[in-house]
Amino acid sequence: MFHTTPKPFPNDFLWGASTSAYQVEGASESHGKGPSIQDLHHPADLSDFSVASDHYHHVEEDVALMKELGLKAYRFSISWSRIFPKGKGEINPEGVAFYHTLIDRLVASGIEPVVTLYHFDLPLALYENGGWSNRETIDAFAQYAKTLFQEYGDKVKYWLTINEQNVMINHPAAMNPGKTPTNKELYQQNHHMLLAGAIATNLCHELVPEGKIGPAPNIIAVYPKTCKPEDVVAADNWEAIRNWLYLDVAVKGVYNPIAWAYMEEKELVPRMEAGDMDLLASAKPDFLGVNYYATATVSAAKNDGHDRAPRNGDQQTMVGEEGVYRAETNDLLETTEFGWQIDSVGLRTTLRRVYDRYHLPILITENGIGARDALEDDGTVHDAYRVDYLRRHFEQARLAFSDGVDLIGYCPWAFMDLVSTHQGYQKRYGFVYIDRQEKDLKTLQRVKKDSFAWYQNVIATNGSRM
Ligand code: BGP
Repeated sequence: MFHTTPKPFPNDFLWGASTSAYQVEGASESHGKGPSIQDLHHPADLSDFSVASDHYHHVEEDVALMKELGLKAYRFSISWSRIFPKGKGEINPEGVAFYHTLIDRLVASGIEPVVTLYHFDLPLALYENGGWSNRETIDAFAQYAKTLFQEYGDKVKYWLTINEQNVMINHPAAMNPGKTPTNKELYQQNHHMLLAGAIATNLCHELVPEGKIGPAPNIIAVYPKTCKPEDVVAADNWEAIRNWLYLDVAVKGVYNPIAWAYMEEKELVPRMEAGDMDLLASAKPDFLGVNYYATATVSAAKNDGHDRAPRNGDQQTMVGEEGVYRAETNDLLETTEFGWQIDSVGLRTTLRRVYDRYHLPILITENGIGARDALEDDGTVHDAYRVDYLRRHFEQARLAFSDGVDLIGYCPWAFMDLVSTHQGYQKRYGFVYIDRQEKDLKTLQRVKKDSFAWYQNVIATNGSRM
């Protein structure tokens, strides 16, 4: 389909921006907050999360900037251990009050809050008690979710259950400090998280009359390296294992057959209790959050001991798996300075595939470019590459919308600079620059980048001028 004139974005399109609690808030060991697994993340040469972007102490200023930007929505996560310092049991009233302040300011500024319940920061107390391997964590999550719905349900309509569950399973290092879970254990954790997501979905529908809730996995179209039929099958397999496994359970309440066959072959099928599948089938999300950074390209496994590349992978850099698929580079795409491929057209393909499978409204919950932005002596930050990246992706989102995808909003990553999972403050994503370096906290001043003015205009014209 060739849209000579793509459809305009709908008038109620949620132009937004995203962050997550541990990556922006700071105040990680104060104001009653308990530690999370992310607070163990202290590589010697990188920023830790104790101050981050100090959003905890800049809420007023940060929301004023969101308003100035013209945001229609702000996607953020609540820190589980700020509400329940030990993951369950006693509540921290100061933490509860903090999110009331944030949400009230957003609502007063005409910004729709989009709340992620859980974004990588499992309370340490639960982790030490087995984390997601222990079914008790499901109950703790249910208690936590229920508390949030009761507390904020009259102000927050859009909820996301779990951020990038598929990344937590496929790239477990950052989520399992001091432990090396086997794949078998990871797929057991996965089953428990799927149950937790289903319980939260049902609770939201019970407790929040206007509530809309969905998962937020990292979803990307997987390309075959060539049109060799074996490469096409490998791409299909990896797409099922990496993407559809999570969404099929969340939406349809069933395990994806291809992913299930893989789990059987690798002896990864989780232990289930009576009623688990009924529970999964009972939960019906209202929309899907999609985090998209770039597509992946794969070829058929050769099963010769070299399918797994000798490099470290991250959420966007596949490494391959012996006998399953071989990770390839797509030579037709550019890469960012941090080695992630840039594929704006792949966003259109991804959105079409997701919508075609599930027929649910889609909110893009993350997409953006990490770069070494520099604050100039005159106090400006010139990030033309971010404008270029986002413009190209917005255009493809608009084409996907014109293709018939029910796209309800777009929340680029990130509203402000924040701690990157692997590269601290060297890799920045925000429309707003935070004046700090890895170790030197400097002024923590907020500085609008060039992309801020550009996005302001995009929102003001509802995407008709980009
Ligand atoms: C996603 C995570 C975010 C964020 C983003 C950018 O996978 O949901 O929390 O970190 O990726 O990744 P990075 O910080 O590694 O560049």
